[in-house]
Amino acid sequence: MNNTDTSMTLIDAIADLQEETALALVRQRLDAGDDSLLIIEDCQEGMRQVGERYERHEYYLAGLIMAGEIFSQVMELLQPIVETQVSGEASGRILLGTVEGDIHDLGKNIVNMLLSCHNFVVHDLGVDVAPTTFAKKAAQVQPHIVGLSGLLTSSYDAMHATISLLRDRGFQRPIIIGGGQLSEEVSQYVGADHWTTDAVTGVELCRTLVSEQVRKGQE
Ligand code: B12
Repeated sequence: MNNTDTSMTLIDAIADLQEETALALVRQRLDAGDDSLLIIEDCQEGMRQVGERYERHEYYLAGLIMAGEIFSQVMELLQPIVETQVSGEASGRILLGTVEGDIHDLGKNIVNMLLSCHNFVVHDLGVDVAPTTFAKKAAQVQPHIVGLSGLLTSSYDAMHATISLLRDRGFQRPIIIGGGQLSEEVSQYVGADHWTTDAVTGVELCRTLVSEQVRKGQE
């Protein structure tokens, strides 16, 4: 799509899969000094609306793929800016990954970027990560927090299996789950300590949880 219509909102441009317009609007907002985290929030809302249209059969798989590509390109524009805007003193080790059977990684990658900007060392296992892979890596790097990402309903069982295995193998530190469809019920079902549907809240939570561990001398 090569037409640009910068009178649209960024949310609508993403929901309508208007790639050129979405990128032009992001550039325009960055030039105007807009906060990159607010831009990410709008993109997330646009993606949510893409998902709704998919559910209503207005879009098919190709629409989801296209939305994913637009979002990746937006992130390429935003990444260098976010890296200069966010900073902080917190530091700690986070083990991150999208659970088995799930290949959604755009949200996880944002979390990784923001955590890295806050001086966390992030061990990102990627997507479709088996419970045993999480458990082995946790034993190796002794993370302060494990973060599991998952967007599919079917991911909840994989989250449950991953958390059970980590606990069976003696991992006692906090486990956070993240993903746009999560809820308190899901969090209880899978046995997570915390849950979130947005990266900024997730990063704040990680900072608090690591500070608590450092205060207790749990390096
Ligand atoms: C883009 C997209 C895709 C792309 C993903 C590309 C990619 N590289 O990730 C592709 C095309 C691959 C895809 C495939 C599929 N998808 Co899809 N997809 C989406 C869509 C439209 C957007 C997801 C997204 O990137 N959102 C933007 C990001 C930024 O948001 P986010 O992931 O929620 O992340 C934020 C927070 O949740 C948080 N966060 C995320 N993870 C973590 C982790 C931690 C530790 C923390 C702290 C925070 C955190 O931080 C992020 C930033 O704030 C959603 C719609 C939706 N409502 O989510 C459907 C959606 C998730 N997909 C869906 C479906 C059905 C599928 C497919 C099964 C379709 C098919 N028939 O094949 C496949 C499944 C493939 C698989 N095995 O995983 C459904 C799931 C329904 C369900 N209940 O299970 C959804 C909800 C669409 C819908 N409404 O029906 N999809």
